[in-house]
Amino acid sequence: MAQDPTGPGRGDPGSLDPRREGEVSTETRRRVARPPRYKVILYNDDYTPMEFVVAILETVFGKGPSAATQIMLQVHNAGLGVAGVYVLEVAETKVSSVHKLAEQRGYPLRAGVEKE
Ligand code: TYC
Repeated sequence: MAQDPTGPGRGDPGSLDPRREGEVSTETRRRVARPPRYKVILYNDDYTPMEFVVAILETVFGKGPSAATQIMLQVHNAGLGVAGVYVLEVAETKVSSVHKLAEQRGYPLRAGVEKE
């Protein structure tokens, strides 16, 4: 069986032209620029039960029980903590979900968004 003398990945002649080095990656970066990310911050308070915060971290932020407990304790001990990092629209929706669920139960739990 004859080997392909050009080898794999060399079908595009432009990719071998040293004068065009960088053009492909530059164009790719322009097309798929990473949108800015936003942290969802949870704030401590004296009234929201720890179990409720853990449940919020599991259901709204998709954390497992261990990570959810760690983040809750970080907030409890340090005053605030990062529940997750998302594009802005998703981060804002999660903040709204936190406030709605907390208000339904009469808890003062607060969350906010901060640019990464
Ligand atoms: N400090 C609360 C308590 O002792 C627990 C708590 C943790 C509240 C995290 C809010 O974001 C929070 N019950």
